Amino acid sequence: MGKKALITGITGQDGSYLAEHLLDLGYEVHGLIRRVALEEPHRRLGRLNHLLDKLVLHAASMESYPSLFHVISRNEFDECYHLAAQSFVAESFADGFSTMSTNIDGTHFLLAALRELRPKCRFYFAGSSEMFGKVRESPQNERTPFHPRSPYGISKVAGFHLTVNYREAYGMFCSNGILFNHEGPRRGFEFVTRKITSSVARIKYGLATELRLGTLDARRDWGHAADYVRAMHLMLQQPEPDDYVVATGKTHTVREFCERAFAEAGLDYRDYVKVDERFIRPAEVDLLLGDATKARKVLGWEPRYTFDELVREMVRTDLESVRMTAAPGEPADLLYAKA
Ligand code: NDP
Ligand code: GDR
Repeated sequence: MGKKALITGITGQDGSYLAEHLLDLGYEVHGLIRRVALEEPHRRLGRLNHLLDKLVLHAASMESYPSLFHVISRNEFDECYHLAAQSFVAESFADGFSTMSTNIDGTHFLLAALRELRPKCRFYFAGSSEMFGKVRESPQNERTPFHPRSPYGISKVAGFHLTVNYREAYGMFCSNGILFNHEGPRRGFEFVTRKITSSVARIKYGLATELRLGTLDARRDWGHAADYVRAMHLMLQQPEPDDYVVATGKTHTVREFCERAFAEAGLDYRDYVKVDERFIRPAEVDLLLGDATKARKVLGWEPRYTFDELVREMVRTDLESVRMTAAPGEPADLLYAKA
């Protein structure tokens, strides 16, 4: 019998890649989805369409302890991957309260329900390099102090400590991944990489004439989501629970991402990219660069994608999708721009 895993946030970028990976490994994969997703399954479950007949989905919400309790009480999960979160940093400035509530209380509800019902279930928390924020050293590793710069970052620091506390207080197998930015063709359109690659495609096909961004100088350690979900799984296969940085060890500016992405379509980013103050955040994380030595040594994890391969795959997928549909996704991210 294969193991039984529960993924919260299964409809998101990472959830879809992780579900694929666990299915490939022979797992029975269950996912939590918000009930509203069932209203428009083709759109809201879009990243899972190719897997739907292999998954067991349960309607629940991270805001509702009873809904989590209900699902966990009826299924003997071996592993739980907690990915559900309000994950967009800019939105967390717009509404810090709901970000905190979903991300902190949701994590606490889930841990409390597991402790009550399935204390042997192994637990993964989706921690983030945003916890390092205004970085105290470079590169950042598991011992680097946290200094979050947004309500989102603060919520992830709280989730990180809740996870450590359940490990220490109740002897549960609870591990934190401290994952640096990871992207791919399934990335949400409001995140900068996908905003850039989808705009490149629209510009290339004459559907847009410019791309408005905030700071071009911020540096990120960008990897591919398909690589990073392998690390999540490996963390739960270790003899002891622990915390791991997952990163490529290379950093690039937003400007460099633009340069590569436009060049992939034969364009010069300087002809199209405009800086728009409205996308500048109240507090920025200027530099992220991860040191994943521990993950490499203990987990035997290595990223397979290079930065250039990541950008190429994203641009080519978006070019193809615009070419095929002529109805490309457009970031509705002015919502998050400062008034
Ligand atoms: P996405 O934004 O793509 O996915 C977020 C998921 O959380 C979606 O499935 C969403 O469901 C679900 N969700 C949000 N709010 C709730 C709620 N109240 N109740 C139930 N489900 C909810 O994120 P990613 O896949 O990129 O990231 C996965 C996790 O990893 C997140 O916790 C993120 O913070 C963290 N992380 C991501 C990194 C990255 O670079 N991608 C790096 C480090 C950490 P719905 O579809 O219904 O909205
Ligand atoms: P980030 O990702 O905040 O690092 O969080 P995002 O892609 O949103 O921003 C990366 C950097 O690009 C700058 N930037 C812009 N960002 C967006 N979204 N839109 C713009 O127009 C724009 N212009 C410049 C940002 O200021 C920032 O410096 C992601 C999320 O997936 C989190 O959930 C995760 O925890 C971290 O990565 C690690």
